[in-house]
Amino acid sequence: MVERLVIATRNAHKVSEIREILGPRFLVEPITAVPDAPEVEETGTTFEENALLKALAISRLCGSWVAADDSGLEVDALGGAPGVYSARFSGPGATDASNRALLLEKLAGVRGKARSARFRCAIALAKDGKKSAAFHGTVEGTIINAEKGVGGFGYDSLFVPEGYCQTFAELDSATKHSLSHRGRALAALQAWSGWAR
Ligand code: ITT
Repeated sequence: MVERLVIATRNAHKVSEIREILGPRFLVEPITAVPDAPEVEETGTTFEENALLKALAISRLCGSWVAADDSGLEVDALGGAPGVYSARFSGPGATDASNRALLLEKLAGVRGKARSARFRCAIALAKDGKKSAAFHGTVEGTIINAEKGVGGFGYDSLFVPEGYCQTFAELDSATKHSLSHRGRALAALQAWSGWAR
């Protein structure tokens, strides 16, 4: 049976990646499938708290399973920033491009191993306003000095995963998914639920 899964996000890139990773076993639907879905304020201090806020709020409005992804980049030289503020890093009106520009600015003069970073992802799963589970994924890597590649989104063109010499924006999407924070969190979800293909 195909499982319907609404993704509580306004980020279309996340929906596409989740659809690609989960494959045909799931009918992955965007938040526009839920009429009058509210903007959910991310008041949590962790990725899991924010993912849960989004999943619970949307699951109260529809009968199907809802998954929410809260994710971001932690840069060691910045004490773990931007972290849960990754999408809002460069302030009101932030875009992926303005966030990347600010990251490069803040890391100017930081060299070599000191540019270590990781992406983290928390996926919360809820139904009828109740939490079912939460899953986590992490990928370690390095922030390079200038953007490379055109694929992906967000900070992908600045992030080289450990063991590779290309950025997430240069690697093909199947390779990104096999390594990524989101791919790992969703693998845990599939294993937990017995929904794996
Ligand atoms: P929703 O809250 O509506 O889901 P959002 O884009 O605001 O959408 P987050 O608050 O979780 O989502 O912020 C995640 C940010 O972290 C996102 O905007 C990207 O900049 C970055 N990010 C997360 N996953 C990424 C990935 O796979 N590749 C590159 N950047 C990523």
